[in-house]
Amino acid sequence: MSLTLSREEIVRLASRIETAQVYAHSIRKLTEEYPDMTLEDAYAVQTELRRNFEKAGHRVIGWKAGLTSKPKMIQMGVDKPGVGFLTDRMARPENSVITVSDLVHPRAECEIAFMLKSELKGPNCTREDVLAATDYVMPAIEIIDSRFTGFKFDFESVIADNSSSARFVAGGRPMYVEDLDLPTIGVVIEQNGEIVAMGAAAEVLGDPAEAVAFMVNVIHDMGETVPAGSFMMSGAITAAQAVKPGDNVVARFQHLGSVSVRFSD
Ligand code: OOG
Ligand code: MG
Repeated sequence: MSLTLSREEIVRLASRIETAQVYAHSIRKLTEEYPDMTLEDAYAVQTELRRNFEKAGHRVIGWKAGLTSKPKMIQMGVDKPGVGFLTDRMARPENSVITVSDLVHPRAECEIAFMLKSELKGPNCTREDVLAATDYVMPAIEIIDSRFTGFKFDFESVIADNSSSARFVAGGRPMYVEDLDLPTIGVVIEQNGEIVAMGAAAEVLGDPAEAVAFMVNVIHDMGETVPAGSFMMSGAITAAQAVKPGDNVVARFQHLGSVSVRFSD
């Protein structure tokens, strides 16, 4: 695998995605114009997008793994996990009201997030390295939003679109990993008071710490390390739920408490 896009094309695609994100309009999958686009091209576009946001003053505060569970892969029709970056502008407080008028077609996901107390770097980062570098874990709701028409994409397009990152809310009860058996943590998701999905964290690559190790190794391939203090989301345990104004989503996690958000216009 290698780069097939020119520097000029990477810059142009990153700005196309940035515009779609900022103005919340949908665009065609990038592979319609570039059918031979590789994963390396996709991460190069994502990196360019990250640089653009950093130049505009956004701060990268962590990373997310996406498509790390079977329910997500089946829902989106892809067969491997990917990575995206998280910035301070995407964070929202627990119990806050999230506006959807500045998003295209938002969906909510429930994830376990890791707060790092020491740096992690690839290659060959392992689950054990992740557990040793973790200060605590906490539950989170991620609000994803594909910038592609109909929320339909292929792997290269979604990676370029920063793995659909849009907003995230961390909350609940922070816990030390030593006090938990991560794979067996259960979650029940309610939307407007009704249970809409449930699952166990083992859906995420067998153990969400594996998803963090995977992320660190991909981030290494992008030429970066993950500093202490980074917030790392391991990926949705269940399929994502479409949300609309007026909705209320609560994720109740075993041991880790619950996180809730509301949505408005
Ligand atoms: C890609 C992002 C998936 C997750 O947790 O699996 C993701 C998408 O489904 O749009 O964030
Ligand atoms: Mg996610």
